[in-house]
Amino acid sequence: MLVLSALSDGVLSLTLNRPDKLNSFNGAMHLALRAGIQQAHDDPAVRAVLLTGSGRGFCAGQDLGDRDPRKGGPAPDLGHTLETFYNPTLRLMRSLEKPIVCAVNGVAAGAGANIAFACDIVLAAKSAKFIQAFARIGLIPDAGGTWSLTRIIGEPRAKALTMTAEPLPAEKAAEWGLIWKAIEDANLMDEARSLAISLARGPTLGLGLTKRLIQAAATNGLDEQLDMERDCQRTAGHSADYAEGVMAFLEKRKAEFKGE
Ligand code: T3D
Repeated sequence: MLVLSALSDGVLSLTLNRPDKLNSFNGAMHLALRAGIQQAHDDPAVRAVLLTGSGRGFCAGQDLGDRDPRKGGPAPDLGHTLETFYNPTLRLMRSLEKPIVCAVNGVAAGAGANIAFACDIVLAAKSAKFIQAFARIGLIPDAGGTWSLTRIIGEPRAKALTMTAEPLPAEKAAEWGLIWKAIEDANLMDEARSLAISLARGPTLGLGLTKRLIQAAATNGLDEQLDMERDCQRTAGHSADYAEGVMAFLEKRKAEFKGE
């Protein structure tokens, strides 16, 4: 299994699983990850996703063994592989109206780093590092990296990180706002799992609308965003979870959200 998948407590755990290759992507692993995210879209029992890697790395991007020019043949059309593999998965992750927690358990390089940055809440082991490795092999940053890095850390840092391919340690990534928290290695998976479970017990519809709004804010003007907040709040206000949340407050008890 190139991506291990398990559903419990409302959390779909997806674990990239080619540890001997630092979980770098071949075509089959791409499709397996995409199928997992698609399951999260389709299955109402999934109320949060937890993405991580097996072994000592999170993901080293594209499997370069599959790109060996010494094997002969024409140069691959990488535009086609992005359109076929990475881009649909990135779009599916961003359009999933359920939280995706990413537990970066070790090095995240190339597209592996940018897939982590496409998740909603990223926790990383203190020993992990993020490497925009593309410049080392003559490529441009993909998997949404030029978009996410520029928005999150701004042009100067985005240009320096991508042009130098210098590793960014997890604590610095947290300081720069690229990830939510850097965590002691030994505690990473427990913390990530309890975060994912607590999100899965949350008001899924409201959390999904929150994700939609925050993502839209990057391109909306204030007026458009205020209109969108009005419309989404109207939807949230009709949800069973909103009624439950208010009742629980008034009854001084913990809300039990159903995700609808
Ligand atoms: O092609 C397209 O479709 C376009 C899309 C491109 C997207 C991309 O992601 S391009 C960027 C590709 N990724 C890289 O350039 C990163 C390559 N890997 C590294 O630079 C290093 O492995 C790391 C910095 C990530 C980690 O270094 P280190 O020293 O901790 O580990 P290592 O010894 O280099 O790797 C361990 C094993 O994993 C090793 O195999 P071996 O020698 O033990 O049999 C290594 O070859 C393998 N491995 C690591 N990364 C890849 C890989 N094998 C294939 N592809 C990899 N990307």
